Amino acid sequence: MSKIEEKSIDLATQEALQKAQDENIKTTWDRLDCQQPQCGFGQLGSCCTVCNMGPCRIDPFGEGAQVGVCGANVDTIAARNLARKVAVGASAHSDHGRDVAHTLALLAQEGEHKHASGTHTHNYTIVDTEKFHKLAKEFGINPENKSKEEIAKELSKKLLEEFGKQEGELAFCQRAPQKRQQLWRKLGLTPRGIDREVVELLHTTTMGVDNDYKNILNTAMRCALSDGWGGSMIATEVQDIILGSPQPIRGKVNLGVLKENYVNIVVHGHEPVLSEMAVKAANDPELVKLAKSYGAEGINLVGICCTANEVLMRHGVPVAGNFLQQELAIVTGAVEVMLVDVQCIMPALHEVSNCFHTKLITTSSKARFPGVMHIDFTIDNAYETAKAIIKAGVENFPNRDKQRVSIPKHEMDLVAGFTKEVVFNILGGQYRSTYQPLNDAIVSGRLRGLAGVVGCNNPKQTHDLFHTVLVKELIKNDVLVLQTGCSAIACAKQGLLIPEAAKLYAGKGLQEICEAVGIPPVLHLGACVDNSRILTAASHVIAQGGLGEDLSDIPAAGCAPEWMSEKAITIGLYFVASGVYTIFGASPFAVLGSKNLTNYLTNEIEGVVGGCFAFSDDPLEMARLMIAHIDKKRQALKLKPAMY
Ligand code: CUV
Ligand code: SF4
Repeated sequence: MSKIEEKSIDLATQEALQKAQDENIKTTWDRLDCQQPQCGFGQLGSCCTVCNMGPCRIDPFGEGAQVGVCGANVDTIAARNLARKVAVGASAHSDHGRDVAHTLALLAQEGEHKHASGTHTHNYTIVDTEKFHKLAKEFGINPENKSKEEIAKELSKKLLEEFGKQEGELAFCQRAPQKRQQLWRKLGLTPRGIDREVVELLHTTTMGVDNDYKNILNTAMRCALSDGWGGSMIATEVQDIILGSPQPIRGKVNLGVLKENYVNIVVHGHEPVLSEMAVKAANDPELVKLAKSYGAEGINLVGICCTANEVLMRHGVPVAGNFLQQELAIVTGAVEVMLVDVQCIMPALHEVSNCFHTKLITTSSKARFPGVMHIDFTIDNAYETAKAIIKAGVENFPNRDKQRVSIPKHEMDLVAGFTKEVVFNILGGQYRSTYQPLNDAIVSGRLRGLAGVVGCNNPKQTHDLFHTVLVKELIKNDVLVLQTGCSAIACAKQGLLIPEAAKLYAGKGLQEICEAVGIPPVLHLGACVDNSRILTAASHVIAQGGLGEDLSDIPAAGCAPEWMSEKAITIGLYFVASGVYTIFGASPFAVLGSKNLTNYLTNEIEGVVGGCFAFSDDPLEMARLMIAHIDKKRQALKLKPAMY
């Protein structure tokens, strides 16, 4: 068993882990120990359970069986395993996108209903009208002389059709540079309909269909693209429209945001449609009064994981932590309710919450736990549901065992809410709709390039260490870092997401830019679906001119240093298929059993789509590889070397 300092570099996490250990509460790290040694075939991607002639596994030493019962070799098996993960990852984010589009559709209906009866039963509206109209136009709808309900009706129909389309091209593919679109068409990678690409990918991985690992990868790329340039992008766009487009906003992060004298409500998961209402309900005077009547000073709502990012960037709601801190928030003994929706919610939360007074409440019909309180959330009962949940938290406050409360005192400031719309305009020193200052900074070499550092945590690695070491090394070398998801939370906790971080950690060129316009050297773009913001931002960089004609020309690289989720694989693959060099940590990637597939993903594929994967278990090496790639791209564009 490793020491606590080897489990996490985050001091709040270390303290909470110590408390868990003292109270004999098991966490993910303990369960990882119990799993040792983890299955070698699984790690290599060379185990197949696709049909009932198996399970089959391929001997990595070339001595035992080299094909499964059906004759499938390790290339086919590893490629199919990877492809299935891509399909699942795409399903998760795209189904989220569908739900958001569906909310827009209901909003239109409710609007009609409201006209008819004068009542209105849901709590959503169009918050960003400008973006709403822009998106409508992008889908060929003329918003003039139409009510917002009419536009919402037409637009949501078109958006939902993107999921079920059988032919043609996903609309958002047109946001990519011309050259990229042509390449996708030439390679047959242009996604037609979101659901279709997922289903087709799953079909081709069943027993006895596609046996060509390169072709399986092609199908997987088309599916991944249908998420990045489809489902995820729809989620981002429509959330901005109905919940508001983020603007730079200050917030606080880490377990220290839990407050001893308050009713603490933690929202955890991914879909902000409900948590938005929870934010409102936590401020409901009636509920605040009730909290006070129980002796609390008020209601303190905080977030974990991507839901946290969503409510942080729209409302400045504090972030209690990232993926590996979900259990630890409960371990503080100060959480009255943890409200969860979908994705990244550890089943273990049930047991951990049973060790305390904490009520775990599920809200999605898609994600339930046996024996756990479920309050079904639907769009038309949104506010009432949120109120009921917060009320359950308030009423649970007297059950808190004060003797067992121990909240780590660590918290850090951060600035979030840098969307593609605001981030690069700000670089101009004022709000202007041009990317020129950014492009100029890269061309002149003041900025070496751009990096996207994203993804989860994984107990197999020291928590937050990879994110932090990698990002510090990148900004030291004048690479502007764009972040989403739990990676952004990791770096925020280490103080990298405040403007002051530029002086402390950034290279001279990046420092000059950050100080001139008052931004941090590391920009928080949102939740995992908001990786789509990076795609559109990169497309704007190309459209602005001076940095090549295709996404693969930009001096940029991506990385998911501590990933664990299938969603991360999908994101990685849509970045690669969009031309981005992308590094994954926490090896193995479960393809290494196949030399051919590994070589294809890390080498040959670059000649096909302009991007490729690299795998590394060392954050400094990740940084070196990314910087080397950025410099290679600078050379190809005949740019001067980086200035400093
Ligand atoms: Ni969707 S996917 S652990 S919350 S980043 Fe966080 Fe982000 Fe990974 Fe999950
Ligand atoms: Fe084995 Fe082939 Fe069935 Fe996979 S598909 S389990 S390799 S027989």
